[in-house]
Amino acid sequence: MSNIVILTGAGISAESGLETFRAETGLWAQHRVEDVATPEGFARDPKLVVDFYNTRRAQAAEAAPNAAHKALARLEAEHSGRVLVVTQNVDALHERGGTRNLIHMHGAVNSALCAACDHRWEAPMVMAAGDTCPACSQPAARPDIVWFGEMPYQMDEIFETLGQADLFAAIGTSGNVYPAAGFVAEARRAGADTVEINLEPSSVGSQFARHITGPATQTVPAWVDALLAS
Ligand code: BJW
Repeated sequence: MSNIVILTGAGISAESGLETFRAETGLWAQHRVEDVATPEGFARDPKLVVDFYNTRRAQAAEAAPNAAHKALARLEAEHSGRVLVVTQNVDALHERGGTRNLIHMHGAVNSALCAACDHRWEAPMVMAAGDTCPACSQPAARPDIVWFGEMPYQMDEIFETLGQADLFAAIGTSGNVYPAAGFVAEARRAGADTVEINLEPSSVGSQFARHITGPATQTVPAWVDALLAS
């Protein structure tokens, strides 16, 4: 098992107190996805979208990495091969938990992006619609988040690493959003073993060779212990 690729979703941060999207009372039950997570929604009402991410940024800053985030950092530190964590989450709990080799494929809530020149900078805790870019001075600041219809980040690197994976694990993601939901198929094509760690089978659960069921703070540390001992 030298090359390990791990995809994480909102479920890994749930026990840190951050809401998931598709739970009955989750973020998409409280907000219309078309309004807050599309470029069209941002063009229509930038203040609504900026306020949504201001709230999420404050919640993420209050949250602490949990035992699952820390276990993945331990795996990276102690495994003799390569470990890449690809997260769909925009919180910084993986890096705050110690993970170094990490891709934020859907962006980061603590980052701002200039829609005019692509410059990135650390987002202030409270962004305002129409904030100016420190590089080009255009009033074109936006949250550095990948919305529906936009291309997720570092896809070439992700697919290249999936193509060399010996083990692919998906933790706490519902398998509803592509391209991330297609990673299991890509890993299988590369001959990788596959494991899904979740409270329940995801929408692409039938594609995984193995399932570990239960809350991430319990299942992930136990899975990492077993992997490091094997
Ligand atoms: C626990 C737990 C605990 C709870 N322990 N587990 C038709 C077919 C195929 C694709 C498309 C299509 N029509 C449109 C598309 C493309 C579209 C898409 O996928 N749409 C679907 C709705 C069908 N995708 C896109 O537009 C993407 N871009 C794109 O495709 O570009 C073109 C391209 C082409 C080719 C190659 C590459 C690219 C962009 C997607 C952007 C997603 N953005 C969001 C919002 C922004 C980020 C933010 O605000 O935070 O990202 S949507 C939202 O969903 C967010 C998440 O990252 C993402 C995934 O959600 P996640 O993490 O899975 O959360 P939940 O809530 O769904 O699930 C939580 C899971 O945890 C559950 O399973 C629980 O059981 C579990 N859980 N507690 C363990 N304690």
